[in-house]
Amino acid sequence: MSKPGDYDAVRKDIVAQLKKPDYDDGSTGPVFVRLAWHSAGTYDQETDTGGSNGAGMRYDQEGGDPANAGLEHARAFLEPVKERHPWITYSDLWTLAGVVAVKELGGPDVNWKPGRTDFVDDSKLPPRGRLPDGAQGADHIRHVFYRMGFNDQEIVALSGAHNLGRTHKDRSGFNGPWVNNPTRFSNQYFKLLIKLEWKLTTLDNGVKQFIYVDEDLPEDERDEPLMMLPTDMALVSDPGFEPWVRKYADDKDLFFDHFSKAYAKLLELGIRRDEKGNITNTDNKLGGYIS
Ligand code: ZEM
Repeated sequence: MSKPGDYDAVRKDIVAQLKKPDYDDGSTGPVFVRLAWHSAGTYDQETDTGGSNGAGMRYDQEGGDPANAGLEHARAFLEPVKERHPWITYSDLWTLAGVVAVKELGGPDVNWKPGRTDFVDDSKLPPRGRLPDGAQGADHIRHVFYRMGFNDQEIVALSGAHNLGRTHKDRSGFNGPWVNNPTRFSNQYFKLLIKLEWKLTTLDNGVKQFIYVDEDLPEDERDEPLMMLPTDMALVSDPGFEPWVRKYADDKDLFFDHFSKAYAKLLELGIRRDEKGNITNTDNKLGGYIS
């Protein structure tokens, strides 16, 4: 066991859990980035409910939300890290895993602060259905992200996380990766959104998504088709979102900078700190470790 507060030791052990040749595209990084996002993305500014504090996904009310299907894999991959550093809270571990994964997969540094508690306050439990539905459009995206306190620019920056990982038929019903190299963080997602000709298709399970097949190549040389969710396509058809898609496609550094800030903000939703960084939420009964 490491010394309580030794977050560098935890970071190292998260890194050691990233490479998994038999899992998806060989990395648990993308599903860690998604776990961190879903742990925080339930936040509602108006009622001050939801958010990463409490790690509510451990329990069925939140963990069993169909939107969280598949994230049990991410939590299981992090269990050996929790065992080696039992002093870290799950809420800190899951958010830190997202930050470590972004960096290790070639993305920016994201500012991360510890101190979240695993105390679950029943009055702060988010109802199911707060996370976005990929089958919908721009109005829905705004409804969900404005509720958390994000603006259009931040929504587009955060959506750039779809440079990583893939959709799974047995989790969301969608199928396939967004980019050809889904374990490398870059601005390729924005470039492809603009550049490729996306075709609407209906999968055999009835789910509608957009795909790109490189028809210039003979069939046996083609990669797996790339995909976009209806919500991804809304970013290029909506006049408030589209200029940001173009900016991020043209300027990787700008995207990295804006992603880093927005992801850090996401992971802090609902958390209040004093000037030393210590959490001051009155429901923080278990406290945290600030080194
Ligand atoms: Zn995602 N996302 N997401 N996302 N997401 C999936 C996968 C991943 C939406 C969505 O419906 C889906 C953000 C925003 C939004 C990641 C990160 C972030 C999947 C596929 C769906 C359906 C799940 C599956 O089948 O496994 C919608 C509608 C969003 C907003 C409009 C934000 C914000 C993210 C982080 C900052 C990541 C990394 C994945 C890939 C996970 C994996 O297992 O590979």
